Amino acid sequence: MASEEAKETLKVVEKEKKKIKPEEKSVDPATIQMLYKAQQDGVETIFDRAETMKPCNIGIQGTCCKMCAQGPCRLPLTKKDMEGKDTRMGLCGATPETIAARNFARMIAAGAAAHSDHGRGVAEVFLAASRKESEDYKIKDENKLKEIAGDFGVSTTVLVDGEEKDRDIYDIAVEVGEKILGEWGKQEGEIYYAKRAPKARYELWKKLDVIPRGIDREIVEIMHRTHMGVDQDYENLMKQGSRAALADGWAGSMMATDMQDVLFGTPYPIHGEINLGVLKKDHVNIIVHGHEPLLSEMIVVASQDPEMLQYAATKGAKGIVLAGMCCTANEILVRHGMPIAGNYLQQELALITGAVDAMVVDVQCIMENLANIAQCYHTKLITTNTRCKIASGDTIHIQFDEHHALEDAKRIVKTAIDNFPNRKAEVLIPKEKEMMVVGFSYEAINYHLGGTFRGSYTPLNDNIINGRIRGIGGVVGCNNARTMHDSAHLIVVKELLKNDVIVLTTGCNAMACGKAGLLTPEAARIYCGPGLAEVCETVGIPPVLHMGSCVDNSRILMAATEVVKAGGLGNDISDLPAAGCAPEWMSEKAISIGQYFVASGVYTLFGVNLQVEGSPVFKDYLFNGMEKVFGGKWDLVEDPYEMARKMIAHIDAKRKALGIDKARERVLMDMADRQKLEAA
Ligand code: NFS
Ligand code: SF4
Repeated sequence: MASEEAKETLKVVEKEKKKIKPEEKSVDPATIQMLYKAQQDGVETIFDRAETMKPCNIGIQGTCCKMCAQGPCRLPLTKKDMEGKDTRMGLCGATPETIAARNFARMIAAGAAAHSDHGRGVAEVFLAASRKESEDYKIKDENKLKEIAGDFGVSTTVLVDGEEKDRDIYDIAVEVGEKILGEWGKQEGEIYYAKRAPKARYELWKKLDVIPRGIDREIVEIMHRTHMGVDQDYENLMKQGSRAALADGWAGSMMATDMQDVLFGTPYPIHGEINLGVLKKDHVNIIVHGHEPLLSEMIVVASQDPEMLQYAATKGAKGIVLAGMCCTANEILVRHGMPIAGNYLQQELALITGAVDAMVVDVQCIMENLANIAQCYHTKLITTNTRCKIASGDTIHIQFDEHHALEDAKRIVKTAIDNFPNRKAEVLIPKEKEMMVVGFSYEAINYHLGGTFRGSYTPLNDNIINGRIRGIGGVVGCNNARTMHDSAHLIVVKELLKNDVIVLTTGCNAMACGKAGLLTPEAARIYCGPGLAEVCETVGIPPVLHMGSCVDNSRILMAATEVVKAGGLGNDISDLPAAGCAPEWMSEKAISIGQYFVASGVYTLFGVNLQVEGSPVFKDYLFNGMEKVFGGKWDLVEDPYEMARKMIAHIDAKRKALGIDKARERVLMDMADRQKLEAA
């Protein structure tokens, strides 16, 4: 009996020992509070599993190959012959370089596929709307449609009796939509948007023979080349990796962004709120989670429908809160100012509030454990996309179809309302929520920094040239349960601001910044160096510009291109005093994004790990060799302070190469003089 008791005590001790310390897991108070609630409710989250399950020590180095059934071949950490030559190889003889490059290329393929297949879904809806087959979607931004029509060689006018007249907007849309949809299946030639890049970049790509032919083709070719016994040259593998990544950034993602703008409106600065505190105890709470705005746009409409609001009232609710999670959130935030409940690592925690009546998901970054947590509370987890169903738990599937989109959306909202009276656990909603100003499409930046009646990037360039703004930092990407939630994001961003580097952001980094109060014009005075603060305060913008979701990283490519075109800062993206990073990345999409930035000429730093340590030769190619090819390269820096320092050093080197390093010194001297005067 005693020994049984001892065993029980031991079990308790074991459990206690494994208990995570929430303060060590996140810098976000709302997250910390919900992790305590999870412990109290006996609910396990990703934060717990990250503690107990460690990554495989071979896989993490990128040198585990399971491309055929003779493996998995797990290469030892070292094995050298008498001359010190690396003799590690898989059964077939695959070297560490080949294995690591194949794994890396496959991550690009998966990431590019995810973004681009999202784009394809948008293209289908875009065409349905253009052909007036769907009543619920309309062409909203006609100007943007006319602009992109030019890229596809589609005329916006027609000749009527020898006279040039404006063409019907829906006729233009059909022709543009067909051209766009054709980009996936194209076998020959070049993707249309390659020519959007600065001329020098386009010509470099042409010389290197990396301009994507069609999106699907480049992704399929990676899968072919990485099959057992095909491409065994890491540089050649990465050439294809670059093609597929460019097909993502400059086609799949970029077209997704553009079509979404045409259908739902191009984002312009708008207010929003973020963090779990946006949920309301006495309201029906619906969270839309995932990536595509197609359905969530309709849920926005359905949740504001008077009929739905009345129905909610009959169930005793004071109203309906619709909040977003992950990039779906960014999409409806930048266009409608809808609130965001949180970023990637907060998805389970939203359910732990006990206040979420339905979580509606589409695709990507959706944790399967949501199904288990939903069962612990009362939440209905609803999948909506044929590509993403969840077998676990009581997940229900309500198929979303663009031909009766609003009807589907209403059904979903109704399901949530019906579930409102079923709340069972104690409801605890953190009070944290922050205000933010978001929606800086590259068109909006043009307008805001341009200032005059006709916007341009010239004033931004002038401020970079005169040194008030030291350079541009793109800080993007995920959360990763292997690192402290939001911590690296915020350190990097704050270090950049302090050093007068303006920050462009998307994805989960944007949300981390929002929660920390960095997306407000007032943040300029608090966090920025004097030069950047002056510019932001004059124009009235936040020092961190929220540009949207992860497919909207294409907006950063366009902003960089506009900066090049405005003149005075070299003639290619690789000349700009700019750098990009993803301090807490985890998704394969991030690798595709990283590679298209590198291939576009950007110095790109990732945190956490890159799974290439097992192949020093391949790693050196990514971190050094690629710069000779593309003028951009990869880097891995775990320490966020060091990451910011390296970005700034790169920016300064580019300033020097442009001959504008002296200007900055003058500005800083002026600034010091002024401060002295003010102090006197
Ligand atoms: Ni981007 Fe957005 Fe977040 Fe990462 Fe996932 S939500 S598409 S992949 S985790 S930033
Ligand atoms: Fe091993 Fe070669 Fe098969 Fe990979 S492809 S699992 S290295 S035998």
